[in-house]
Amino acid sequence: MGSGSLSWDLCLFFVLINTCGVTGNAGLADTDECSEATDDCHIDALCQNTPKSYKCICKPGYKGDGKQCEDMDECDNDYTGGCVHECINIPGNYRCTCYDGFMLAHDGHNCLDVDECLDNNGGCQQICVNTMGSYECQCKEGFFLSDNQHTCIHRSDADGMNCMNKEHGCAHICRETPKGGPACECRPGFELAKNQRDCILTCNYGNGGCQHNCEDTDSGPVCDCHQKYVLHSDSKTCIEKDEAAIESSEFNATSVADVDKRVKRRLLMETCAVNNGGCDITCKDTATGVRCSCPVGFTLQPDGKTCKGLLDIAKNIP
Ligand SMILES: [Ca+2]
Ligand SMILES: [Ca+2]
Repeated sequence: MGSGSLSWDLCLFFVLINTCGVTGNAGLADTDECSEATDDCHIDALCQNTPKSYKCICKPGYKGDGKQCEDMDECDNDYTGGCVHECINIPGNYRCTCYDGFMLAHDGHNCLDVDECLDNNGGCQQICVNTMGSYECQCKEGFFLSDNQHTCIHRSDADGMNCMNKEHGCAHICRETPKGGPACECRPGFELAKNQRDCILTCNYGNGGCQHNCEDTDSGPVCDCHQKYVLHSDSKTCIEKDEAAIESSEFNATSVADVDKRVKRRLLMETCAVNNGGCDITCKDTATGVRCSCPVGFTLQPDGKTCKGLLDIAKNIP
């Protein structure tokens, strides 16, 4: 009986230890708060389980400590998210848009002119001329452009009538006044000049012919470029700064031989369409010829064409 009681006591002892051990283990064992959804991470945060606890990290595009996350307004700075025209802030991200007459470039930030003349001749009856941010219709000799700015009227059909006669001198629109005699008007986005005939372009039409920023001045629109870009010598187009550096270094080249080489390179008309422009990996056509680049982990060699990977370099080290 005595031995029986002892074994029972022992048994109880071990049971207690075991139970104790089990509860102890359960306390140390990790619970995944993230999968159990017992975490207090913000709705715009990612929950990351850790051995004893968990971490809250705001999702990309959000800022905060993870318990509180708020959308970052990527547009709210001088850089405007890198968008050259308009930047639209959206939850967790942002989006660039372009003014009418432009389209978003592949980089999602720059804006490029749409060539309206490629589509149905821009709706022009005779001649379509593409311009930065817009286009205009023109007429052949012996015709003049009608007020709708697209069709052409034969001069002889218009003889003798005030506004129908091109001699009225209005650059855009001619209206008969109640007093008789023509009065000139301009299309939206243009202002009538002091001579009451010519029309002066403003930034409200085709972005004033500017690729990026346009500012109205007394003498007409003045163009400017977004950060990372500089204004081309045409005073309208914006080119990326590194391209511009190449261009100005060409301009500053004093050595005749150097200039010769550059002229030859241009005459050879290197283009990415032919043999990938001689580039090892990535080729980009620029105003000054082709530009090669390499993916992350590779470096462009001094020849400007070859890419060398970090592994290749490592292999060459004895
Ligand atoms: Ca945002
Ligand atoms: Ca255009």
